[in-house]
Amino acid sequence: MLTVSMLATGCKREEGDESSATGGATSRGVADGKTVRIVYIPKNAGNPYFAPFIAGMKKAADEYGAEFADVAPATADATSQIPVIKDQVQLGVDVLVISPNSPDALVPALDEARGKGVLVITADSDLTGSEDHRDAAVFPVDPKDVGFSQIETLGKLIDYKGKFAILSATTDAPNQNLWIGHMKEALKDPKYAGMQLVDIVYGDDQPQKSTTEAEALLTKHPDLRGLIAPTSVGIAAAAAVVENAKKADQVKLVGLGLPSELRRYVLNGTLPGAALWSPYDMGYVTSHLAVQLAQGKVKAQPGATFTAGTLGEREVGAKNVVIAGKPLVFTKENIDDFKF
Ligand code: RAM
Repeated sequence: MLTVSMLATGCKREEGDESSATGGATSRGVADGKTVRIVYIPKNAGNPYFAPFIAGMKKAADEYGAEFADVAPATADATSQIPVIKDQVQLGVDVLVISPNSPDALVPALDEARGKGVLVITADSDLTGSEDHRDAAVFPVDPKDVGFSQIETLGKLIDYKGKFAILSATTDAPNQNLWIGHMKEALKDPKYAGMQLVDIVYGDDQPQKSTTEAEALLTKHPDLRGLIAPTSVGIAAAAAVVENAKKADQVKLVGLGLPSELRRYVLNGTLPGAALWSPYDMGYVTSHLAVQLAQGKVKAQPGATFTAGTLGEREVGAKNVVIAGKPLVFTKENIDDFKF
């Protein structure tokens, strides 16, 4: 993992930054008293999931007087974020927060950024297996809980029997792949022996492709009993497909989605329910971590703790992962309580 000394030697604010004379540079991203500049790079533009996340990031950045900007690539392809990273490094950002579209394709660009003193925090998705190439990560909730609860939720709905498929985001999406890995792990429990995962398809977090893939699944597997869509774009598309096909009784759809996009389907019974977390809170925790890391007030190492404003204390865990919050489950009864 990145060490403090590496950051100190790479700290661009120490080189020729006139303000470093006033307070002395910290061993982290910025000199004392300097405004922290944060940029966030979501997976892709046009995905409403990232709006509350960005709002939470901005709120916490404002609490410190930090500068905040967000720049998204057009698509969630594995390499689409590379030019955005390079541009932002050139513009002189202090902290780069990114929801990576690949666990490894961005590593050279992120290494280069860190070599120039930029702190790199992944949020929402991570550099799974290449964690040494970022400083810390913020996960919305425990990824194991996501995988295991999706299988259990579907299992209960189909009496733990029958074929099911997964409609995911992109083939490389680190967060979906991590959750799917935990789903496969969960399926090893004899309790789920009657459930067969027959297909995994990818809608690329694009509404149209997600729709086409969901339709194709229903055609290809006429006896499908369940569909798990661990992506907010995918589940919204799949809900419309199941509704149009009038298959809500046969195909139980579960997954992760925004209450604002799913309300209608939950209320009309197409969707038994859905889960997520608060993207706003995850963004809020992320900017608190970003600023405090940049100012050297918290160290990127397991066991470190920091205060995430009004949300209270959070801990840096193994592999420098911070868990921002807890899962939320939306049902007919409570979905109107959620405004995102
Ligand atoms: C989509 C994205 C995002 C994921 C949510 C659940 O919006 O893939 O990364 O966290 O779904």
